[in-house]
Amino acid sequence: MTTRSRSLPWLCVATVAVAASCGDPGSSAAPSALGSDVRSIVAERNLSEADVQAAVQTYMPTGRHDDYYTFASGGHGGNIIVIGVPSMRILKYIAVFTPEPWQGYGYGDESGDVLKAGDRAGTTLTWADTHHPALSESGGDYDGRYLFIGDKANPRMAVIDLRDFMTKQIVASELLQSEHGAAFVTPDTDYVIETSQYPAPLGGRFAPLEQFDTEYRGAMIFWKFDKEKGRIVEDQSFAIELPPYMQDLADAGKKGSDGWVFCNSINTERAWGGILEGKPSLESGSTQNDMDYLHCINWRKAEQVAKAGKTETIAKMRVIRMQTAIDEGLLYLVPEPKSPHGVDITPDGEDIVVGGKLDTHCTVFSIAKIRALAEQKKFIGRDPYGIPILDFKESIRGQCEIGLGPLHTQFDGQGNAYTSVFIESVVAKWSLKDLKLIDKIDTHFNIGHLCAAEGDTVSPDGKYLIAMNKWALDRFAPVGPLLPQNFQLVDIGGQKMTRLYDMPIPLGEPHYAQMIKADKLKPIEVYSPIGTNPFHEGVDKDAVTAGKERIERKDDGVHVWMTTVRSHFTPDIVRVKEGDVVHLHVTNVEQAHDATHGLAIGSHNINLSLEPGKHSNVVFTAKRAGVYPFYCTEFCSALHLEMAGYLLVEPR
Ligand code: RUQ
Ligand code: CUA
Repeated sequence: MTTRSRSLPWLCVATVAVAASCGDPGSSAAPSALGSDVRSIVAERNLSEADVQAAVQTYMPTGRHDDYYTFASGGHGGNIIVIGVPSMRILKYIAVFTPEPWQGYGYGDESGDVLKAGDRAGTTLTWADTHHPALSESGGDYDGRYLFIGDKANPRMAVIDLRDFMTKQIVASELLQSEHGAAFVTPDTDYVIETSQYPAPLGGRFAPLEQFDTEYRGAMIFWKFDKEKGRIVEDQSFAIELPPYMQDLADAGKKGSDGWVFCNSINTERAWGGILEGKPSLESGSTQNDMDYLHCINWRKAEQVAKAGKTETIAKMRVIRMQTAIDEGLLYLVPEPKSPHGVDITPDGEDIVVGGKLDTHCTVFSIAKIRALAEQKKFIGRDPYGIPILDFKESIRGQCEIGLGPLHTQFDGQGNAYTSVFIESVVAKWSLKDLKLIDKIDTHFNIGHLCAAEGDTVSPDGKYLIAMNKWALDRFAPVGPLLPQNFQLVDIGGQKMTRLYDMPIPLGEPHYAQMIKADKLKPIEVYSPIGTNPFHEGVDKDAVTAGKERIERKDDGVHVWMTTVRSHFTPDIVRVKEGDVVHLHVTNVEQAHDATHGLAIGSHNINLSLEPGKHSNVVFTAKRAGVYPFYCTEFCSALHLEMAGYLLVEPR
């Protein structure tokens, strides 16, 4: 992949690679004939040498698997996009906060309970603004077990199990009314971090905007994660109250800085708009100061403080009040240049890279310096809430001139940093050691986040980087005024970066992604043993085995124990009375890989995905008398169309 022959022989190299990979012994016997074919295709399609090189680097012959998985947020889609790298093929959407019919997510079975747990303020939510997925970590490295993602619009946190790529849990806290610094995990995934963005009175109560300084607050939630159970433990979670500064992104320390978390802020002016009321807009009000504040939080200390019960419960969340955080010495502020956005900790855990949206630099803070200043209580002052402020110059290791609008930074294993530069639409590669710029590559256009292979862990891989661009403009065939976003795959294996692939993302604005080595994941092929309920773990108490199918009328309604197997449902006729509550217990008794059945019941909004071995439970009311065919929605066999039955609802 790193070979770069620039002279004519490249074509022969490409030809041989194509011939060798197609697996047909006959094809490699005549390379010269194929060579001229390739040459004519290249000429006909007007491809440059760089185009062909990029194509060969990303092409995946049939049956060959990608080296990496990328888990990208699906933005407004409220889901996760799973992408293979380097091919950039979409492998799956993981339904998270939004119902998804193909996966039967939110269409009758217990996935509906997972979704429902995310409802807030009594409102059923069917979308989310997902920004930053976080893979679970062990020792600061991705361990391939779980994935987390938050919802900026409706503060919630989701847990996805990477054994079956299914969302298993959603927790919602009414403490916050918006979030952004989420999800970020501590190096052993003890906690999943979710931080507010737009300040509001904690717990969802009302207070007028005029009381912004005194009543409005931010907060950082530490969701306790139980790695063995794979679930967030709500009553062991806690939060820290923060000043109303619009906290932005966050990152947890690692290696030597394990135990700390860093989070920036974008509105230390505490502006809140009011254009029609004669006040400056938020955009101008919040950009008056030259410096905002990096929040430095000692979460290990906070954990002890929470354990000692020095908390107040707000909206069912244990909250360490700001004064307690100050008294206990677990919260500090450091000035950071103009409207910062990304805060990214270097792989060695020693530095923090902060990009200022209205600055031309990346500022590199030294965690050791910050900790020393905090320990020596060397403060230059306190903010209006009494939080100690450390000196900017004494906290930094230096700055690197990057370009206009640096946002986010990722790393390779060679001591280089890669920063997305929004206004300039480039990725800038620079050296962490001497803070010197090395290379820039154009992106198309307006890059937000970027994601390098394992690029935010203690041991980044280098190799690939994805520029996650907000605008696509002229890159794809026009599709009307709403354009997709553009993911651009970049080869970062060499000294200079090269662009490999453009991929339109047409379902929401993705923000962040993480890329993990494919062999770290061990997804299951089927649910085993037969009757496993993915939401309860283990075999469901109502799992059905072949020969034990039955229909029984009980006090709470009609229970149907059903199996599916190619190509029939047993029972295939279900007779109930109008108004009956129907309990469907369905087991797919197959164990053959990919032998998924569906169960759709028309007019009832029921559609299950029954992967091999899976058991699902559905409860519904047969409200209207009538004849309702049900059928399998997956083309499972030659007689798939015959895999059907009748729900007969007799009038009362
Ligand atoms: S933040 S680029 Cu959530 Cu940068 Cu979007
Ligand atoms: Cu089962 Cu189609």
